[in-house]
Amino acid sequence: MKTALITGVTGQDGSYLTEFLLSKGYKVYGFVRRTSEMKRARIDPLHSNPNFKLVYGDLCDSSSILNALRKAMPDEIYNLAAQSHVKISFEIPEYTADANGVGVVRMLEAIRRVEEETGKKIRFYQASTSELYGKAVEIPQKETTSFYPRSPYGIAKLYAFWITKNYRESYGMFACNGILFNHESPRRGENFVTRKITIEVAKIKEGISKCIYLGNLDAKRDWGHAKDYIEGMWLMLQKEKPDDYVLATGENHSVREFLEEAFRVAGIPIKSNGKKGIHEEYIRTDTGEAVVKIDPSYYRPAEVDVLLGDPSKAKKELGWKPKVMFRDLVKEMIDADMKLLQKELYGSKGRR
Ligand code: NAP
Ligand code: G4F
Repeated sequence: MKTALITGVTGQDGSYLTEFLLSKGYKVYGFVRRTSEMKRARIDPLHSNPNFKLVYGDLCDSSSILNALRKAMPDEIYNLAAQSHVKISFEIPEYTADANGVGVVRMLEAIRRVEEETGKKIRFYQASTSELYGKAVEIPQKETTSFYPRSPYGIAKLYAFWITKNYRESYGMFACNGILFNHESPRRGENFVTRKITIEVAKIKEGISKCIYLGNLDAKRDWGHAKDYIEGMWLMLQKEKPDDYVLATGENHSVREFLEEAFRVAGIPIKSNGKKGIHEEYIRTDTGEAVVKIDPSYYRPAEVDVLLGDPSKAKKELGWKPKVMFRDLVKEMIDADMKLLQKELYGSKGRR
């Protein structure tokens, strides 16, 4: 039986990865921060599995990382923990650098210590990101594309990328970077744009909200499904040699397209008023009400305009391929949020 330690286990990716590894017969240690409330919605259903255990730790605290590693003695570590919101990184840049950047070298040093103490070999996955490409110097972006990060988040992840690669080259560690493009799901955090849209569209459909306030509608992202991407993480750690890989769908869409598709799936007819920037609104054509308005407080000090990934290397070397593409992703997220809301409003049987 293999053992894995997952940081960021309570997050979107961590919860899917835990389920995936448990289904493969792994023992999984989830690395969690101490919180005032014990509820961790995404992993609460997993506690009945005897192969799933929690260990306390924080990427900003070296001793807790070392203790967690000594307790779990993992064969594989998936470092998914991060302050993962790009806009928020402009508000808490120092913390973001500490957790997302320095946190990774703390983890790598702890691995070195444990390997020295025990002779055990540990494989390490680092959650790198397409935000490294930022103001992209070429389209599509692949493993050889130069980086140009545009936020404290991207810059902290740049340090994490290079320190992971450096420890691989300096100490022969089995350390991989997965350069993952945006991936979403019904478990996506509620303040990322896709989930914000699907939650709000569901509320408008049920008549309990009138309008969504958004920022830049013209940014383009390469959006895939989190379930596909966590499988790619695992495949990277099963290879004979460690390397860095892009995971992406190879297709991109604007926030505007996501929004229009979400309303379409929900059966609400909308049309833009055709104005530009903060004056643009989307109007419900059946009622004449404004259902989308622009709130400039959601604009970022520096934006990443276009991301589009080329996953050819992962396809060729890992046999990895995304299964869920844009339209199915939007539909799954809308259906899930409609169901969730109806359960909240009308009880476990849903809408009567
Ligand atoms: P997420 O849902 O925001 O989850 C982040 C996780 O990190 C949570 O479990 C959080 O714990 C934990 N965490 C934050 N700071 C921590 C700290 N100091 N010590 C320990 N744990 C800490 O993120 P996600 O979407 O699953 O993404 C997973 C990873 O992939 C992140 O590193 C993200 O930056 C990266 N990434 C994501 C995408 C994407 O599109 N989703 C794309 C590329 C890369 P709490 O529950 O306690 O807050
Ligand atoms: O959903 P977002 O906040 O995701 P973003 O910034 O692309 O970052 C996500 O993907 C990265 C991979 O490329 C990860 F590394 C990172 O951890 C995170 O998971 O924003 C997407 C786009 C941006 O251009 C933003 O300006 O949507 C635009 N947007 C427009 N209105 C909005 C909003 N974003 C948010 N969060 N909220 C809005 O109201």
